[in-house]
Amino acid sequence: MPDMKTYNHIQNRIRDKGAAYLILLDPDKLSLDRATFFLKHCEQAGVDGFLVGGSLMMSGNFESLIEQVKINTNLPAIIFPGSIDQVSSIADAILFLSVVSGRNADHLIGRHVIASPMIKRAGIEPISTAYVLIESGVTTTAVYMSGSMPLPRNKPEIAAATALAAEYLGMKLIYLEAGSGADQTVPDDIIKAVAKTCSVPVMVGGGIRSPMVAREKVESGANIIVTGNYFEDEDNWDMVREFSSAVHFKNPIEV
Ligand code: 1GP
Repeated sequence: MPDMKTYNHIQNRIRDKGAAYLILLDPDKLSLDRATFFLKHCEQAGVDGFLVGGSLMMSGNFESLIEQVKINTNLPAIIFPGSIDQVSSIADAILFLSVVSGRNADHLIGRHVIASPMIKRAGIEPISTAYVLIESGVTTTAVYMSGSMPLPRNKPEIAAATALAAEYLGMKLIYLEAGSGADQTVPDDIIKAVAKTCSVPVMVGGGIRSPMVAREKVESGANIIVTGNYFEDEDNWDMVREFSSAVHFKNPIEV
């Protein structure tokens, strides 16, 4: 097994700052000529790492964006793959996602069989992740693309049992996902139930558009917060520091 450098980095940030904050970069949404400024700005604001990925990849900027993260920051570039061709040796790690909320065998293990040799060849760190899709209003891209049903949002006990089963299967991270641009975020009751039941870190994302909501998710037990959509609008970039401080409740960044 490759070393767990990136996973350990995230674990250390959680220990030191109370929780970790990751920003999702969609190569179709962030232009390369603005990336340098944004990435440096994020690092200065205390962001702990970047997820890079998207569901369609219309632009072909996937590897170039990972490269920008490596050139402009000391933070890890973690692939959040929307499909199996999103593997790159330039990245530090890849979320090795299994959609455990669904019963679509292809997304539980099928794609993984094809992707594993590619990941090994690339020499990057796979982070075994239980991807738990939670119902969040309208159908999200993640639900549609996975061809599976999300978990009902009013059933924390199902979410907790699902996450525990994933942990017992050896997965290192639970990702509670409302979906990019979700109407409703992952309910606090679901986060609380999963955090109480599991001992691996719990990551929460989808529809988080304010520092207050990010903090609320951390207070419910989230160890890692992910935002994506909100910073696709350049007018919001001056809010990165506020999000970061809200997530890092143990060691807030000086503003
Ligand atoms: C999506 O959880 C991430 O996979 C981030 O969601 O884009 O809604 O912030 P948003």
